[in-house]
Formats: sequence, C-alpha cells, structure tokens
Amino acid sequence: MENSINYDQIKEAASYHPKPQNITYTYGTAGFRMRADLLDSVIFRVGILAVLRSKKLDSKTIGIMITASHNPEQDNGVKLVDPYGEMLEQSWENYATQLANAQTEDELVDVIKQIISSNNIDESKTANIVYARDTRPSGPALVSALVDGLKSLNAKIIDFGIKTTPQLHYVTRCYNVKGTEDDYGEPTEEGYYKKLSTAYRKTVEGKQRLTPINIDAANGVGAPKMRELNQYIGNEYLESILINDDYKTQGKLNYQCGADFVKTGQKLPTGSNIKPGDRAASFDGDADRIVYYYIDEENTFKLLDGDKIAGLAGGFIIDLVKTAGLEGIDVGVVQTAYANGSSTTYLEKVLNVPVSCVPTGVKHLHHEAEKYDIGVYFEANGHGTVLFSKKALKTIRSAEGQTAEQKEAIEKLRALTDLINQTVGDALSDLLLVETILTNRQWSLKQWDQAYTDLPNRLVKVIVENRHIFKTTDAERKLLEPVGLQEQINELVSKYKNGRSFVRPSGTEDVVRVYAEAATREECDELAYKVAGLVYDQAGGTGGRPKE
Ligand code: G16
Repeated sequence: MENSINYDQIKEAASYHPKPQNITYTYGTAGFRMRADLLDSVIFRVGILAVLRSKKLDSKTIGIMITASHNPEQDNGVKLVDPYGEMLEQSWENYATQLANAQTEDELVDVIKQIISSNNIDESKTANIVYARDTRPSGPALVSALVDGLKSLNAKIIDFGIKTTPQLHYVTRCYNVKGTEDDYGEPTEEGYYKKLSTAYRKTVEGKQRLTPINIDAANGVGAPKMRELNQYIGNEYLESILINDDYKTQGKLNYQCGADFVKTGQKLPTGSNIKPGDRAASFDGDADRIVYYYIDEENTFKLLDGDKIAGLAGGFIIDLVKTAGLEGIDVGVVQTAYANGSSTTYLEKVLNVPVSCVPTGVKHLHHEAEKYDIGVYFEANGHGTVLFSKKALKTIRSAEGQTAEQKEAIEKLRALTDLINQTVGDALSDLLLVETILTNRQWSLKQWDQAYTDLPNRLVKVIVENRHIFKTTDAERKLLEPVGLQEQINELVSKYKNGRSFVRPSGTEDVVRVYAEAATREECDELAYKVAGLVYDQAGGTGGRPKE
C-alpha cells in the first residue's frame, strides 16, 4: 500500500537526522524556534507530524512554514498551519514536542505509533502537504530535512518556494476550501496578489491618493513580495518606496531594522531618512507584522503600532457597519497584556467595543476573535488581522442597501473581506487595510495618531539562566513563579502614577520580557529597569544587568 506507514523506512530516514544529545525542544509561541544549526532533526520530525495531521484530517492539506520571523538571521524555526490557515491546534503541540524530543529512532517510532493510536488515524489515507520558507541562508538545508521527513511517510508534497508566512497560510486555506461555498481564492502566489490588489483598487477608487509610503522591509522576504504586489496594484493607486530591501546579502535580515526593532527601540530603522510629513512603515522578517511611524514637527519619532492599527480598523469597520445599516453584527477587539492602557480605554470608552485580553501568540488572539461577528485582533507588536464570521460574511454578501450611502458602505465591506488576509496577520494585507482607511478618511499619520495618546511604555529583554522557571496567569499579566516576585513587582508599580508592569518568558527567544508603562517617559523607564533588575537578581541573570 503506497500510503501505509513503513516504520523501517522512517527509521532509516531518521538516522540521517539524529537528535542532538542534551537538548530539550519546546513548541513555543510560534512553533519551534532557535539557532538554525540545532534544528535539523526537529524539522525532519515536524514533517512526520504534518503527515499524521493530514491523515487524521481526512487528507486535508497541512501547511509548513520554515521561518524565524523577527529573530536574528542565525536562528530559524518551523510552524504548522492547519487546514483553514490557522495555527496548529494546540492539543497537537504536545505531539510536536514529543516527536522532537524522542532521542533514538526506536523512541521516535514509538511516539508515532502512540499518536496514531490515540487519534484513530487511518494510516492508508493520503497526506497532502504544502511548505514554504523565508529568505534565511539556513532555509535550503532545513527544507531538505523536511522533505526527507515527508517522504519517509510517502506524503504528497507541494513546494511553494520562498514566500511570506501569510502567503503560506493563505494558500493552505485555498487548497482546502477550493470549489466549496467558502472558496478563498486561487491557491497560487498570483491568486494572492490578484485578490488583494483588486480589492484594494475598489476600496480607494475615486478617492484622492495619499503621498508615497516608505516601507522598511527588514531585508527580508517582504521586499520582493511587496514589489510584486505593487505591480498588480499599479503605481497610480499606491506609491511605495522600499528601503532595507536587500534580502540577498547575508547578515542584514532584521539587523537594526524591521518592525520588531522599530517597536522595541521606538526609533527609526537604519537607512530611513524620513522628514516631518512623510509616511513610513516597517515589516518584520517574514512579513507577518507591520508598524507605522512618522516624525513630527519637533523631530520626535512617533510610533503607530498594532494597538493604533486595531483602533483605526475597529473605528472604520464600525462606521461602515452602521452606515450600511447592517443590524445585529457585533464587532469586538482582542488584545494582549502588551496593549497600551490608553488604547484599551479608547476602544472601550470611545469606540464602545468589547475588548478581550489573551496571552501572547496569534493562536490565542485568533481563537478569541472568532467569537465575534467581526473580530479585530492585533498585538501591540503589529501582528494582527480582522476575522469575519460566516454570519457576517453572509450578511455582507447578501445586503443590498437602500440609499447610495448604504450601497457604498456595503461595497466597501465586501472589498474588505477580500483585502484582509483572514488566515493570519499579514504585513502586506494590513498595509493595504491601513492605506484604504487613511485614503477614505483622507488622514495623515498625525491625524490618525490623534485618536489617543499612548502612555509611555518600555519593553526590556532580560537574559536569565532558565526562562522556563517563569510561570504566568491572568493572560500573562501576573507571575505565579518564581514565588514572591509578583508581590515585589506590585510594590514597585504602586509607586508610579498610571504604572503597570508585567513579566513573561518569551516563546520565541531565550529571554524574559519585561513590559512597563507609566505617566511619564522617565517614570516608565525607571519602572521598567527596576523590574528588569528584580528579574535579573532573582532568576540568575546572565550577560549584564539591564540598564537604561
Ligand atoms: C511571534 C508570534 C507573535 C508574538 C511574537 C513574540 O511573532 O507570532 O504572536 O507576539 O512571536 O512572542 P514572544 O514574546 O513569546 O517571543 P513572529 O512575528 O516572530 O512570528
């Protein structure tokens, strides 16, 4: 039987991808992520997991993305994408961890057998897999480890090549819903560009164009992909100027540029020389995050992050739903603990929308957003999107509208459902969403920024011996362990006006993250570094005590 599992074949293939000794792998915030030279065996085994997942889901296509997104160039990573383009179901993350940590080939086979039996997997089903990678130099070798894993279980494989992470999510969904009432578009890169560009042109038709948008592409895959997208859109609809677009020279990816650098450092990326009045945005290394920014008349850097995008998108969509006269469609926003306190107040008090707070990681935000008819989710770091429920889609598609104003709002909402990549946060699609809204409102970045003023905030990374000793609760806003540390943080926070601070272990880097906000920049920085100092002292900090 061509599809049935041959364990000798798996063992033979696995012997070329041995697991290193003395290392424990964890499926974190966004899959496995670490130094690329430690990932060969992990990627091979992720291939096996994807095959089992596809067999379990009746041969649905499973996506695999090889990327480490915002991490430094020497890192890489891998994540699995479920049939509708969402992150791997959480209950399967355990299997990923078990497979990755099986030391010998025999142990590996035991784990595979156990997954098959616990899930009643029919071995004879065909497995369909699509995979892609970003531009990291370690990508090709890891792809060949992946292909070995996939072939050891005779999967049917589609190599989608070098792509942004959201393009892989998009194509995975397209394959699985093709020809059904949920059809999501052509399962090709061209299909993706055509869908987004057609929708964008519709949403800005007849409106006066904005000035060019300066895009920092983090020297990653977003650079060539943005260029291609812009060709489909046409310069007459969108003028973009790319910087940090050198994705071919080694050592440049995410280096002093990109969305993470700009958000964390609250400063311009290398190579940017924007002036007051210019408009700018940064992608991250795999183009699934975006932040906007500008320089004001006093030459101060002003960041418009994921929270600001959530406010902008939420406000626009609420207005469209009202104008269109669509009854009974509720809009909600999902954030994480990193959301600036002012943004939450703005959403709840000014836009009057329900706001939920969940732990970091797209998988958490996405699921929560699915609870609303229209769910807007954004992490402050610029990762987010908007989800339209089946009910919302049906209502929007069938609505007709009485007045010209209503008809126009309905048309816009329809276009937005195509413009927005509903599978995952997507820097290219989110850029078009923001550009659509700003064009329709005829707003400068400064006007957008006026919705509310961010509380000064600071994010600090602390390197400790073992970040896994940090355990959190309450959507990561409180520490359970190390015992006693939260009380000390509370005491510090109580001394600062509008003070707030929390500590959590990163799921993508070997660091502990400390977030703080307070009424003034000085107080905020003082609080952040005091909390970081506590973490450093109590958890065996290494690599130098954090200081301003
Ligand atoms: C990934 C996740 C995001 C998360 C970020 C940082 O982003 O997709 O949801 O906010 O990591 O996570 P952590 O604080 O746990 O390191 P990306 O863009 O790197 O894939």
